[in-house]
Amino acid sequence: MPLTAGRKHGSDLSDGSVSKLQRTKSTRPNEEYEKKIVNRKMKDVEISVPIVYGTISFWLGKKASEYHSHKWTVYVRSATNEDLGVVIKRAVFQLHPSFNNPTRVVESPPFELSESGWGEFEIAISLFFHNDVCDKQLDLYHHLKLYPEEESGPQTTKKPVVVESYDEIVFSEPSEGFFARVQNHPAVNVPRLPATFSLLPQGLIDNVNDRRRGDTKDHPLGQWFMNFSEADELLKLAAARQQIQTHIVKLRRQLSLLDAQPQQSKPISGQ
Ligand code: SLL
Repeated sequence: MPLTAGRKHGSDLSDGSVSKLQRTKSTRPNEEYEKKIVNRKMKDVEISVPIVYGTISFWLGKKASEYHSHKWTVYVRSATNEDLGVVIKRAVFQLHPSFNNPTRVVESPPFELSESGWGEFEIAISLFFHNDVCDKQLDLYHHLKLYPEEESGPQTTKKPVVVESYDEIVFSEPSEGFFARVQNHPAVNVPRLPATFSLLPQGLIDNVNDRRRGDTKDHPLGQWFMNFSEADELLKLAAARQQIQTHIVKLRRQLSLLDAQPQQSKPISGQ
């Protein structure tokens, strides 16, 4: 299920913000007009951002103590490890109250936090978006897992326990400013627009490429990241379809063999 990050964002010049805007001193004569078109909402358009969030935890083995048996990292990353800083302004990780300062704020990408501890608990992750994206926060929940399942063998310090979830943040009716700003950014999926649609003039588009690189492509934990790419997903679906097809053929053959067998006369009961 895609996550929908609210519809209301940007300042709508038809509401109470008008008087406030009119009172501010304008440096350029066109400023009010420019703001209006940058904030204009695009009807029937959706922008989606594929994300992965989860934890990777290592058992400390000989170095483990009673209260620090594992070190772990919780994160929100782009499903293709691109820089999410283009959309997300801040992530807040809410830890168990047994941690010092359990509310941890991360103001720039990559949006992650590393800690050490002894127990599993639910981490609440709140995502805050840039002003032109959405003014509502998005809350995600992830259960920190430290101990491997029995079937994956005993705990080792080499192989971490990895739990990740894939989802897509969907922004309905994005502002033109947001659309134009992220249109060619690899972390974001935007629809192709009809040729008749004219986008904002270049001068009004915020340049996202100027920002610091915050992707997770060469991340130290990268080898443990799971693959959620669409191509991968399609391959899995095709393999599953193939398997079902083979099964259907086998069942059909069994059925026709049964049909070909002479009918056994059933005893008539109750008479
Ligand atoms: C449990 N309900 O009993 C859970 C709580 C809390 C884990 C787990 C704190 C580490 C620290 C820590 O790991 N708390 O003191 O820095 O399993």
